[in-house]
Amino acid sequence: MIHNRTKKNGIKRTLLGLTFSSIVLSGYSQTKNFAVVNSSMTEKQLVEIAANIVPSPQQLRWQRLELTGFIHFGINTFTGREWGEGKDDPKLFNPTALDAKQWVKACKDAGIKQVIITAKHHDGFCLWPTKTTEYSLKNSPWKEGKGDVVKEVADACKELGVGFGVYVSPWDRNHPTYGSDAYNDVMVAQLTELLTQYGQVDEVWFDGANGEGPNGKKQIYDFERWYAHIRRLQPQAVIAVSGPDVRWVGTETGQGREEEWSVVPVGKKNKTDNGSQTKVDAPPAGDMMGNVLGSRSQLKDGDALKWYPAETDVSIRPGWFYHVDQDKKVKTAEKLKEIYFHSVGRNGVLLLNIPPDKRGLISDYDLAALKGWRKKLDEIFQENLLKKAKAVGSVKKIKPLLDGNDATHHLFSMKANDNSVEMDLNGEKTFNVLLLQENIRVGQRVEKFVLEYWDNNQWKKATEGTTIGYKRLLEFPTITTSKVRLRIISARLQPALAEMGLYFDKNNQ
Ligand code: FUL
Repeated sequence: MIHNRTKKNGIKRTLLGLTFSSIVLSGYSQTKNFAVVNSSMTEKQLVEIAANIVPSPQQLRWQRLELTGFIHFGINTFTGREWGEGKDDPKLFNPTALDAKQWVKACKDAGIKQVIITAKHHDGFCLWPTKTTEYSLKNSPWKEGKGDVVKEVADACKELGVGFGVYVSPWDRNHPTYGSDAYNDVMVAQLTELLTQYGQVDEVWFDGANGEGPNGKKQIYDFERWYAHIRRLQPQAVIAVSGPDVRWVGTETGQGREEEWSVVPVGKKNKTDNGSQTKVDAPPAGDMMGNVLGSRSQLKDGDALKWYPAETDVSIRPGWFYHVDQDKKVKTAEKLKEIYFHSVGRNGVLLLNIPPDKRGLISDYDLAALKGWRKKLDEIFQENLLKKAKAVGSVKKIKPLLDGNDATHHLFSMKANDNSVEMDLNGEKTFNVLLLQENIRVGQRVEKFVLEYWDNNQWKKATEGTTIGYKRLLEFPTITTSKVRLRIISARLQPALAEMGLYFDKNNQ
């Protein structure tokens, strides 16, 4: 279905004699986030294609959010389970003081820019009064069955200027049609309700779990039909995880990969029926769990290369749902800071789950951790110590790196001396955190870099890394110096460096 649409609306572009197919989504311009490749291409050709793949407008907006929030809330909150079986009585759902604005405000105060609510988890219990099942809050005592949690979250997000997303579990352990074609229609009907009754939806999150339904049968999910439906109803939304726009980072620990490429090979299994082309909007296929995805040698591992960035999901508590006995196990501000450095700081978007309790409120334990976390990040990043730095060599080069704008950059030619940038710090400065950003509108290109500092009349290594991507953060032992140099050791084509910062974390000396 999508394939036909691609053909009809697609704009063909040629690079190195190869074809890029692009989809035009209503209201959005053509994108170049996907390219078909084949095994006879040389590494040089593949690297050049990969270096020119860029995010779609939806993916770019999503990446720039950096912090997103997950709200796991539902019948499990009241039973103490993580995975309900779809048999719990809807009457158990009865929050005493539910306040969705408190949830969204807690997220916003912590710096979170988009909130995703579990509209339906694996148990099948719907947090909105759907027409597709009786297993919803309309049969609960809460607000005498007249309540709508999805609406309350959507309204709070709108009021507070926070993005809004829905988690809709494909695995449904309650719906009687699960395991038959009719269930794919139920999913379409549920998506229609969620995507037409609550205003703008910015993210649709599908989990990959596919277990048995109430009659012991498994379901063949018609993902492509659902994707096409979402594209029609909410074209600005990203479809995440079991979706074509955003990839699961591969763990639920909050730790992203040190080397994280947003352009990865996809497709091996995604040939169309006649085998002629790999589809842009196919469910993820290929290895999405390996230690590194998308390195030079891996670019040939699929039928296509795609901008498919990583989302790092983790819960602030051991469980995804609230359990009173986990109140003392809420992650500390320090742990959340580490997670931030290892998710956002490793070219990912953090999706932090903060589950409300039985009252329908985020508990004081979680609120305190969020507050402490925000404070730590604000302290670390309050002042870029390069602010007053002077360029050694071309001034033009450092200006875009220090303007706080991730859309302006210096394009390193990688020839002669143009693979490094040297700065005089205007006196001695003390720091232990490096921030780098590429302008991903141009593509992700840096493969290896090193930060050096001037000490005893020679350059010494402060820290080094592989990928940068949208954002890279590195911590290292505290250094005091008056001169630094960043060298890009290896890159795909010409890397576009957008931002550079040095910071001092006083708690990490
Ligand atoms: C998982 C689910 O099984 C968990 O319950 C949770 O919703 C998590 C975000 O995704 O796969």
